[in-house]
Amino acid sequence: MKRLIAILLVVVMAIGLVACGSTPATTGGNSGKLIKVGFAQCKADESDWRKANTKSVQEALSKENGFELILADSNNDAAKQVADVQGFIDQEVDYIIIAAVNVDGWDTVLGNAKKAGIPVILMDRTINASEDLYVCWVGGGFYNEGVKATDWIAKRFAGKKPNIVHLQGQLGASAQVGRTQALEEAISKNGWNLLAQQTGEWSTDTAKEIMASWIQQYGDKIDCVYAENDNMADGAIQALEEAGKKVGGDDGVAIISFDANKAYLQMTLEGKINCNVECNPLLGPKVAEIIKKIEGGGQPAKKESIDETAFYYDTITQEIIDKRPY
Ligand code: GYE
Repeated sequence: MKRLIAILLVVVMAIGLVACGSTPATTGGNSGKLIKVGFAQCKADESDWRKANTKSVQEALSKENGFELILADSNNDAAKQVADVQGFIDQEVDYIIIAAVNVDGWDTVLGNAKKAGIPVILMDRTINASEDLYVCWVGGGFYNEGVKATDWIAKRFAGKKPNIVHLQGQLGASAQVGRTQALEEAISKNGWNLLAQQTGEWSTDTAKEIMASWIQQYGDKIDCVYAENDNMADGAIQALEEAGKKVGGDDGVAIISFDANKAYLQMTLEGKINCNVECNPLLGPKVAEIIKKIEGGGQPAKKESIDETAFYYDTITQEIIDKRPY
């Protein structure tokens, strides 16, 4: 009898050991441990769009949702952002999210992440690096956004060759690259005149200063402002109005903008912005979904661009604006 009890005890202990060993190796699984995520943001307060984007990620990757989020703000310094990512690798996070300041300079640090077995998710901005260095990208289609805008310019100035001034985003950011490419292709195809082109660094104040100097130089020759985000469009409008120029509407200086933040859709309704192309910053839930999919053993799509539309001064309504989430 004693011998039987001893055998039973050994069997029970062996089963217990096997059960303990079966807790998932991956983080955030049944162990209940928070999923540790390093978020390399380009510049958290860079623009209204960026503030909404940062907030969206912080809300979606909350402790309540099973995450420990570590935010690193590079202040739009590309070299610092690469160092931020290396810092996450050294901290042995479970995942890394990057909204890249610049498309270039990623091969080495992403190679280190790969060696460390840390999945990298690109959010918003794309980069020039081998696709095997990151799990996936999710964001807006910047080139197609630019095409929506240039299609509107072609309609507004049908049969004419408008004089265009171009306020670019921070040079090297994929949003700037895509939107600029669309405009430059349309200028060359349609024979439009590019009077001036300069980066306004996504900033209202910088764009206002640049626009004021262009007004001095070109005066009433300016037919259209192509501003690669809402903040710069606002700066250009301020400069034009302070110079006594008519802005937007049916016969003012035509204003193109991107991002479609709510405050600037209000300016579109007022007729100050003629065409405002949406670029959705609320990417946090999609990133959280991707991480949970990977945690569950799934494989997300390599590229996932979000549906986007455009708003126009002569068709937008207050009802449309009131329903907008950002
Ligand atoms: O247009 C701008 C932001 O990458 C789409 O960056 C984003 C751009 C956006 O600062 O406002």
